[in-house]
Amino acid sequence: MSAPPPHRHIRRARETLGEAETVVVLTGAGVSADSGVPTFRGQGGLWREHRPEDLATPAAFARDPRLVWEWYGWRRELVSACAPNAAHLALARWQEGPRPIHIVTQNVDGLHRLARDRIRDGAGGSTTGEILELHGSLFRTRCTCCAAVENSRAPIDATSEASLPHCGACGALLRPDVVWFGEPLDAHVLDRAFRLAARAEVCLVVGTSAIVQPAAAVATEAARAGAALVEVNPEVTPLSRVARLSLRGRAAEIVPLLV
Ligand code: BJW
Ligand code: ZN
Repeated sequence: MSAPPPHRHIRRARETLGEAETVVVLTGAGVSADSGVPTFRGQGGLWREHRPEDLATPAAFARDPRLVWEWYGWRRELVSACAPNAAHLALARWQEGPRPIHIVTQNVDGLHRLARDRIRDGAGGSTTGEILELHGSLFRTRCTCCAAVENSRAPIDATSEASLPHCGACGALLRPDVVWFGEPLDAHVLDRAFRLAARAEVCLVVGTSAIVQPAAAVATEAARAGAALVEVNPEVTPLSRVARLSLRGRAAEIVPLLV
């Protein structure tokens, strides 16, 4: 584990973020690591035990939907027991302020939305900031035939193919409404993310290895359009060399100091 970033780096990052009129925050699995949600790559990451091509591709689902649903059922249960951490909550509080702060997340755990709901908790919502989920949601299903989409938190029974969730409208097999490798992202969501990135004065990047495209390009697009990148990650990433500031540390420790 790296040493905490010096106080002057935190101060500079606060100043950079404080001066910006519009901010885009790009988050990845690392922002939820402190909530107990496993990341994909690196130590303890999901891809250490499972091959992505066995579980997170359309071909894997076509080959063995029971295996894929078993894995997603396990992740739904795991994430259901997790709560937003200090980083999610700090970002949600920041979004309630007067400036538009937009969150573009690769995560499918729903913890940014949950944090926003917790912060509001009956106080009404006034934010102009959006939350865009680029890779879908663990808690949504999509029909493999008629494309019906539903929110669902029900436990998954993956004992047999017949016990897997099926569509109420047409009876076909449902799948998790997430984006697997080789699949296009929702065009509207992606387009909106790139528009917000192109207008942002600062792009805060938290807890992503920044190797999965096109999500990582949201940050590079912001930088290309002139935004300052501020990165929070315990490790070096491909964005570190273009970032104005890279703060090495955990999201739940660093983010609340910045916003
Ligand atoms: C902490 C921390 C703490 C730890 N605090 N930080 C070559 C070049 C360019 C692209 C490609 C290419 N070859 C293939 C592609 C395309 C492919 C891709 O990008 N592959 C790369 C691996 C090379 N992309 C796609 O296939 C995408 N689709 C696409 O391109 O479609 C084109 C198309 C167009 C038209 C028609 C058809 C197709 C889709 C990508 C979908 C990714 N899906 C997943 C699974 C989602 C569902 C699920 O969760 O099950 O999304 S994969 C996985 O990776 C997940 C994540 O959202 C995504 C990114 O991972 P993330 O969030 O960065 O996590 P990690 O684990 O990688 O990193 C965690 C970071 O946190 C680390 O840096 C740690 O240091 C840090 N950290 N603790 C702060 N406490
Ligand atoms: Zn259907």
